[in-house]
Amino acid sequence: MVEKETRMKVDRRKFLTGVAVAGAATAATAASSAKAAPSSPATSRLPSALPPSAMTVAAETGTPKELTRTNRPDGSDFMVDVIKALDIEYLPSNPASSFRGLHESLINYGGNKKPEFLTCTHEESAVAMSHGYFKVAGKPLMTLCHGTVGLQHASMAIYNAWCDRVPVIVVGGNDLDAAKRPPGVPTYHSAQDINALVRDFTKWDDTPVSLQHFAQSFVRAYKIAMTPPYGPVAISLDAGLQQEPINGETLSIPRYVPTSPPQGDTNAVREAARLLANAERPVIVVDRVARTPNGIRLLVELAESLQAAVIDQGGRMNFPRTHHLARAPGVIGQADVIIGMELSDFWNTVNAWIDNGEHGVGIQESRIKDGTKLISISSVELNTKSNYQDFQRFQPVDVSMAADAEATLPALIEAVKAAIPNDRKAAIERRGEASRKAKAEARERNMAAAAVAWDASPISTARLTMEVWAHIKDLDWSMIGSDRQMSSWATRLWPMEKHYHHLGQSGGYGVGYNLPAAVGAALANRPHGRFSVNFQPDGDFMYAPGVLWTAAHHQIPMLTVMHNNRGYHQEVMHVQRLSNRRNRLASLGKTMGPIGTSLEGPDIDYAKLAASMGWWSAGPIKDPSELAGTLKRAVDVVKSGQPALVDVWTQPR
Ligand SMILES: Cc1ncc(C[n+]2csc(CCOP(=O)(O)OP(=O)(O)O)c2C)c(N)n1
Ligand SMILES: [Mg+2]
Repeated sequence: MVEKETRMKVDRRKFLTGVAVAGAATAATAASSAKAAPSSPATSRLPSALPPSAMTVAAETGTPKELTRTNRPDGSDFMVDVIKALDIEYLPSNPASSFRGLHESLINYGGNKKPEFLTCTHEESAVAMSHGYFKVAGKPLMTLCHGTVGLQHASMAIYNAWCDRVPVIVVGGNDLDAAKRPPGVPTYHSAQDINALVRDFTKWDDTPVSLQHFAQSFVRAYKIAMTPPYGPVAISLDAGLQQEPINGETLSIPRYVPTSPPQGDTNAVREAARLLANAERPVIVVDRVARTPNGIRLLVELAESLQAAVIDQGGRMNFPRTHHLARAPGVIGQADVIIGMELSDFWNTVNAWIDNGEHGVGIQESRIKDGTKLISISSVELNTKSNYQDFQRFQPVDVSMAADAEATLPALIEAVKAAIPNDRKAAIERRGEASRKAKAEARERNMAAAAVAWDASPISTARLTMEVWAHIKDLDWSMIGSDRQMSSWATRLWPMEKHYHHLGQSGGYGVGYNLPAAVGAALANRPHGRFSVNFQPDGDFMYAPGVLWTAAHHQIPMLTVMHNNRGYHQEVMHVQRLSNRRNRLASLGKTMGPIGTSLEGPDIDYAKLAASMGWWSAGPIKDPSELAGTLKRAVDVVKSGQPALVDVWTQPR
């Protein structure tokens, strides 16, 4: 042992000496030494990269000059005071020089608390973590990013937050003053207007030019982000301002008073109530209604007072899935009055678009009867921009309220109760009974469908969902990822009732959301001791898997169960559909799906990948009988406070 250690030391010394010599040679005469080298086959190769310029060498190897030291506060200390005033818990971020002033203040002046810096390996992950966190906690996070390149990375996640009406405070460092900014990299990373990158899908942005301006902008940005419809905001943060000394000026932090959300106009509420109360078959369709747990309670009250079917499109956990009025979208065809609340797509709710029509474009059909009255309550009408098409197709409606649905519900419930004619009460009760029966039948059909191919390998998505359920059903659980790509089995079969039982989707369907958003949601569940479970599609995982490291580093407990269908199955289906239409073979590759859609050969080893970043992991599991034992071990790891991943080979959907 001793002998081995001595030898290692010697070898290492020799090795280091060699490197030092080689390094010096490279720095001094890289070009000429290449020429002078003996012409053995290995060394006669020409260098594949240009020798570094003197400036690059100096930048890479030089020691920066000591800065003059001061004991007076810099501007970024005041910025920390402003941020702290808003009680922001975490700051997921990837570090960068353009916000080094604020970064240093957050640690040394702010004590790295409220907000606590979470080290992220990608800006997209930082924003998506904030997105997922908000959906559980109801409180926004802020992120700092390198103004140009960092914001470019963050932009898709900001778009998702915009489409999903989720507040995220994005602060981008930028060196504004061209006469003062350092040359080279910091200048490449500066722009006149970094916010232009994301202006089309943020609610508001600003570029403060003084510290007092920063205080106003930050509080205003927070307030705008938190006024329904919520949304992301951006602040460009000048590097000079962060390092500017505070010279005895009087600075103040504006008080934050939350804005009350807008309610529907009284007459419109009354008209909507009259239509609903007199309807034969009223249907309530909801997408992002329950901003708070109280939203769920209010929606139950409205639905029960009418015994009206509720179709939950699932942008939020709006309505208990176990309730006898929670129904599948098919009931819309029988409706005579439909109220759509915070729908992202009213047109597609009442119309169908069927792919592969006769001329290569979709066929359009109405899903509803002629004369069905439509009512809309949507806060998004107060906040649209033109370029990105998140507002979907135009749908004319009979009563249209530009208002927040949750805030309007109390008035609507009262108006509905007052408007129900006495002679309709018995009919309303009967409606409820019919719904109870239909709901029970639908449950039986779901159970029968789930049993199909129960023993299949790769494993059926329904079996996987229920194998996981067996281990979490007695815990306070939270499904932090989406189950959509798994035929929504959890939504169909698990008793989802609480606001954190499911968290909806990405909003903009920008893939790469699920994994980082799940980490953010798990972080929000952590102080409550909730068990976080994430079904994780493989394609989504591979965009930015580095967030696994963030979860391990910051000890965020969560169970990730891979839905590893070894491909971009959504796209498999698209290419397949087009090939069918054109009477051609779809599968031309060496893999299971059409070229460009498979993630096979080599098969990605998610368990190893997760282990390399500090996760407990197991798999790939292909035989369903092996699931129970492995899942039990993984659940125990998560209960002990660590993240765990189980890789499972699954059927495509
Ligand atoms: C950023 C981005 N790139 C590409 C797409 C197109 N797209 C939609 S679904 C999908 C497949 C995702 O694969 P995976 O997450 O494994 O889900 P699967 O369809 O296999 O269940 C892709 C690539 C997208 N929506 N977003
Ligand atoms: Mg996949």
